[in-house]
Amino acid sequence: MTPNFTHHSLLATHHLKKCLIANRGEIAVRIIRACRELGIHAVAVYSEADSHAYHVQLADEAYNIGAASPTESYLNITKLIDIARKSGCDCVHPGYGFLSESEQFAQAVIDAGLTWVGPSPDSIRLMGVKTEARALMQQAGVPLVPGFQSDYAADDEFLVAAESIGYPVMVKAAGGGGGKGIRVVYQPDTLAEALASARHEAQNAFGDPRVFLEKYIESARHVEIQILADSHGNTLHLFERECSAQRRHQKIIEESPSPLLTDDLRTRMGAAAVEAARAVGYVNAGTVEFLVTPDGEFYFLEMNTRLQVEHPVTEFVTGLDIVKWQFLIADGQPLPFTQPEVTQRGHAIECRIYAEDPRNHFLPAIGKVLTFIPPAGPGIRVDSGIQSGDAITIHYDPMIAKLIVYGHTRAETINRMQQALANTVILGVTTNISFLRALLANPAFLAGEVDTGFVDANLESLLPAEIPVPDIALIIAALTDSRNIRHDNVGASLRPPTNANRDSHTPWSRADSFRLGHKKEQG
Ligand code: MV4
Repeated sequence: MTPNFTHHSLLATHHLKKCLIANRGEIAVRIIRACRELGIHAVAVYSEADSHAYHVQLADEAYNIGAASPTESYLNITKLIDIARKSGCDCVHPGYGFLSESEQFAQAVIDAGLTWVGPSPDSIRLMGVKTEARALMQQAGVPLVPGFQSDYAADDEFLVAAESIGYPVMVKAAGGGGGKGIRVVYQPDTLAEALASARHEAQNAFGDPRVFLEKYIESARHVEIQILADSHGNTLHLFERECSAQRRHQKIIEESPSPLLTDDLRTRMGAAAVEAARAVGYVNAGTVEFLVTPDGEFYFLEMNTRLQVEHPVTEFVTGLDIVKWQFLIADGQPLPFTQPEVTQRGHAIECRIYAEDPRNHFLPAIGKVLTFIPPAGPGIRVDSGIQSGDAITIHYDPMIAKLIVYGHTRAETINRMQQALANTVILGVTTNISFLRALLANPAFLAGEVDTGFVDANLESLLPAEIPVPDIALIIAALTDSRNIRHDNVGASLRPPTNANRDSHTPWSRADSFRLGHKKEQG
């Protein structure tokens, strides 16, 4: 059956006409692009550090929101609401990070008479407390990791529970996800200390010291399902994303389909994710995270009540624009396609390109991006918030761009991603590109066998010998019109060419002539 949701009519919102984008960087650019296509006026906010940022240039209107520090700007609810009102916005899109999962911000937007482009404050609250989320999932019949939770239990009750669960167990913070407040406990005599330190970290991170226990799933895979639900009771899934390639809970590479899932497992996980969303009364885009064991058992982890960084992977394999559907759903429109009409075709992989130094504990590589030339070609998408000359600062996440690549098969997509990474020119800051290429070339990754512990356990072998680009090359590159850089194999132009293939216009020849010229003067 050929899906009949190929619209000939241009999709547009009927009520939403002007949107405040409460974010910055690549996701603000991404939301502006969706606004353009829907005929929604895009209003950007920017901090002092972002006055020349790309999202400010692209927006229809832009307002200074304050100092660089996020608490003075992108996290300031009062200022955001004030600008939304004064600029005549009728809706707010939070993006991801910052206030995207703030029940208070969502409620403040709604109380101000504006439309929140995201799930309800109730859904955000319900899914924000992991123990409440687990209780709701249990009622909905969604598979849970065997565990124990109680807001009043003393340590000895946790000890008894851990015995019945069976070690190793994982202590987790009720008040929030990610990696904060997590401890793995392998034997009873270390449980009490783990509970105390997890409670302490949870209180600091989430203002909530409550913790709970789960059976620790060894060699787990992190597979999440994209949900799209309208306000008319239609709740669909848009298939899975494999996100096991992580370093300290920071996702590095995401892909769809997951090389681990069989069609049967994919169908069951999709159905479970839809049940989870229905149990919450979820509306808009969201993601249900699961842990999958090597033998194909899956368990609910948590639900993210926001658009995710890695949404473009799903957009490539389904052909759907998730951000546009967020606006159309918030506009009150029903989804015009049913579950059978949502298809997963081909393969997509996303790499997050960071200004960070893998050889220096992945510390951010702060500085000016002298030259940024993204790759291009069939099946290549670059979502970036910066342009050549922009600075990577300590104020915000040092992500330079997301490189998302599409291919017919996983092998073709990996190869295409390797070529695209090799043809990404970033001069001026250290990046993680070599690390990404090493991970993509690793036999475990090629075999689709990377689990959540793989990167942390194999870091040394993933750090290739870095070929430092001499400063003189950076200076020449910065002075040289980048159009002289041969695009067909730009990697070569970053290595000193041999005399045989010297091209008089490349930065290297300038560098050499500078150096040689200098020598000649010295005689
Ligand atoms: C787990 C787990 C194994 N067993 N829970 C929790 C936070 C979320 N972002 C990942 N979490 C995990 N929860 C049980 N019962 C494995 C993960 C996990 C993970 C844990 C430690 C280090 C990196 C990780 C990456 C993905 C998933």
